[in-house]
Formats: sequence, C-alpha cells, structure tokens
Amino acid sequence: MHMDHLKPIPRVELKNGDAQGPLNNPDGLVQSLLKVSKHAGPIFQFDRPRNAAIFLSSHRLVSEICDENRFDKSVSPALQNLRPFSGDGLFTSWTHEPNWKKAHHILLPAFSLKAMKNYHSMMSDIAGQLVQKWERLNAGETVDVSEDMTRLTLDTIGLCGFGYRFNSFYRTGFHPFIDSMNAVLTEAMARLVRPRKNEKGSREQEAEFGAHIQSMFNLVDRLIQDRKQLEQKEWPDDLLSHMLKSKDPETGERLDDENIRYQIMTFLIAGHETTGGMLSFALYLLCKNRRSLKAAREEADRILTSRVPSFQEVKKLKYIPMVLFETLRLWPTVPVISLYAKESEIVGGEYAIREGQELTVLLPHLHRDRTVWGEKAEEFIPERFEDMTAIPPHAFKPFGNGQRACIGQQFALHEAAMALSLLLKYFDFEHFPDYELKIKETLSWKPYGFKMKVKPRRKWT
Ligand code: MNH
Repeated sequence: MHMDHLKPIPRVELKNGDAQGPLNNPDGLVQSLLKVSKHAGPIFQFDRPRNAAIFLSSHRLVSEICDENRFDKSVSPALQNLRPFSGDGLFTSWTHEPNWKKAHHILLPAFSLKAMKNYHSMMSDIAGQLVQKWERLNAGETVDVSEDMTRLTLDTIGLCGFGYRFNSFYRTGFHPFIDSMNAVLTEAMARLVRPRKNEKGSREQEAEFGAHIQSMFNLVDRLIQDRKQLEQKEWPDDLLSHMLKSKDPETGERLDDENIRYQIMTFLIAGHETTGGMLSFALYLLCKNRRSLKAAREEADRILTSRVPSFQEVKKLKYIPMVLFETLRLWPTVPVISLYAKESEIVGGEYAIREGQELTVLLPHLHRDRTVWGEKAEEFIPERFEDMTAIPPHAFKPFGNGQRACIGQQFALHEAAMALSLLLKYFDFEHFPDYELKIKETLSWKPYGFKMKVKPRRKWT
C-alpha cells in the first residue's frame, strides 16, 4: 500500500458555542449538510465526535463504497432514534441481526412484481378516492399537494399492508395514528441535535414520546390480533397475512408477533411519506416543465382506456415512470444513506478510512454530479431515463444500495405511476407561478406549501 498517496479528509469546523453549530437546524439537517458540502467538497468530516460520519457526494467516491464486499448499511444515529418504535424491523436493523435476514427472506415474495397484481385493485380503490375528491372541489378551491399525496400513500399502504382503511380522504386533519407518527418522527429527529446528555429532552417530552408510541402499538397489535381471530381462508392477500403465514425458507421459522409489529410500523413509516413526497415533487416539476407535462399527459390519455387502469396498462406506461425517476434524481425523498467500512480501507486511492467508520452519501449531490449528468445536471429531463442501462452503476441511488436497498421500490413505482397517470388524465393543473420550492424535512423530503388548482378535463363518475 502506498501510504504516501494518502490525503487528509477535509475537516469542517463546527463553530458556535452549541453542540451542533450549523447543523443545529432540526427543520433541515440534510439541507444544512448540503450547504456545508458545497464549500467543503465531495468528501468531508466535522471536527467533533458527535458528527463522526464522513460525508460523500461525488460519483467517483460513492461508487467505490457501494461495494458490498467492503461496506454495509450503517444504522446511523438518525435510524437508531427510530428503534423505540421500529425496533429490528427491516429498515432499522443491522444486516447481522438475525431478524433482518429472516424478514428479508419472508417478505421478498410479498414485494415481487407478481404480488403487485394483488395490490393493484386496492391501489386503484384509493387512487379513485383522490380523483373523486378533486373532481368534487368547487371552482377556485386549491389543494395542498403534499397533504393529498400523503393521504393517498398512507391509505394505500394501510389497505395493501394490513387491510386497514385510514380513510384519510374523509377527514379534514389526519388519522390519530399519523399525528402520533409525525410527533415521534419529529422527536426522533430533534434528539439528533440536542446535547447528548439531554438527548431525550424534558421529562414531559420523553413521556409524550412514549405515549405516542404506545398508542401506535395499540392499533398495530389490534390489527394483528383481529387478523388471527379470522379463519385463515378469510384472510385478504396483504402483507400482514403474508407475514403471519410464511416461513423463512432457510430456517423454517416464522416472524414473531413483536417483529411483525415492528415491520408494520416500518412499512407505515417507510412506505408512505417517501412515495407521497415523490408524487408531490413530480407534480411540482411537471407544472414547471410544460413540455414534459404535455408528453406525460399524452401518454396517460393514450394508454388508460377505461375509468380504472388495469395492471397491464400501468405496466405499459413508459414516460411517466421516467418522470418519476427524474423526480427522484433531483429530489430524492430519502436524501441520505449511510454505510460503514467492514475493515480499514483506502477510498478513492487517497483517503484512509478506519474499520467501522460511518460514511454518509448525500444523494442530492450525487444525483447532480456533472461528470455523470453533464452540464444540464440541474435541469428536469426525464428522457435521461429512456435507456436505464446507459446510466453508470451507482450514479442513481434513490432506493439505496445492494441487498439493503428498498424492498418497496416496485410497490412505490406502481402506485405512483397509476396515481400520476390518473391525475394527468382527469385534471388540468394550475399552479401558482410565484411559489418558490420549499422543502419540509422529516425523515424524508416533501415540498412544503405547494398548492394547485385542479380543473376536471373529463368526468370520472
Ligand atoms: Mn423504501 C429502504 C427509499 C418506498 C419500505 N427505501 C429504503 C432505502 C431507501 C428507500 C433509500 C434504503 C435506506 C438505507 O440504506 O438506510 N423507499 C424509498 C423511496 C421510496 C420508498 C425513495 C418511494 C419513492 N419503501 C417504500 C415503500 C415501502 C418501503 C412503498 C414499503 C411498502 N424501504 C422500505 C423498507 C426498507 C426500505 C422495508 C428497508 C429494506 C431493508 O433494508 O431490508
């Protein structure tokens, strides 16, 4: 090894007296990181142990750490803070925890393309509710796009996952479960920026956190118990039935009830905000890019032949999925992923990384690396995704890496392509040209305060 080639990893000083300096911004931790990285370059680290991660932004460096022989997913501090309610569920477990592999094996078939056929009619049920809501608005009424997309994706995972109807389109606010989930997600993120000795906040904050978690567990545990009361032949074809019935093909074991609870919590968290955010950004970007809007609408009009699209019709869509990919390139709704080095490493031939070191990829920067995406990297050009094989490996990672990549990718893309094609077919969108994109950051990203007026183009009912 030629140690003389090694370069020090640029250090960014955290000034201010407080624990986190520029990162003391619970409203936009990742957005702060992106700003720091603009100055600090494609690899940097903070000078305080609290922020021990090394941050990476360039394709050259990221593609190296995507090698699963040398690096594995890290359950970062942000993910560890979710464990009080998602435990060793798929999203928040280490690869070496026994329940990761077990649940991975058991759940893979429930997320296959074949399984999507079962979910299709439940997905179109909910998408139809959105179309009807918008159709029944009075002229001049506005919709908050992120809110309605959250309703859509929450109700979809509730129904496809556990046969539960949140009925979000029949409420002005959100289901109490969602209020609790938002509260615990906010608290989990706030814990990242509190001084370590007071991480859990005041006694009241800690008690409230616990109470919200308990009330979510109560609903989830009831769903599990209700299902067990039913005769098996009555069980719907959803994720919960699958988790109760299936055995790990390697060990012959089933998931226990506690882990099923954690998986349900995981699917509700991971499965709705991310997809809702993607749809909201897609609508925003289409409103800003009329040429793409026209092409997408032309495709929806051409392919959707009846009121409710068939599974095959959704699969025939080509441009609309390209719109979704280009949306995730510019605005990846899960904006960071973290890995760690299994052994000590040299990355990029020049940076020494010690064993166990956490490496965090800033996806919005990776996705705008000009060496991959060219001079027009900042522009919305869905045609880039015409030929997926032309995209260099590891240049586009909105669903994460390797075996720890998103298990719900097909689910999200099928659901979103159907919903977007329906909205394009049934409505004209009028946005507010003065709106400046603002991002709301919880665990994931969505546009904040993005409103549209929608005008029916044809009748649904
Ligand atoms: Mn999803 C993992 C992004 C939709 C369930 N998801 C991941 C990861 C990313 C991600 C990135 C990897 C995280 C990490 O490395 O720490 N997920 C998305 C995006 C969308 C999405 C951008 C929508 C758009 N995800 C969904 C949906 C579901 C889901 C829908 C479930 C119905 N995701 C998961 C689960 C994991 C995951 C479960 C963890 C998989 C594993 O590690 O085994």
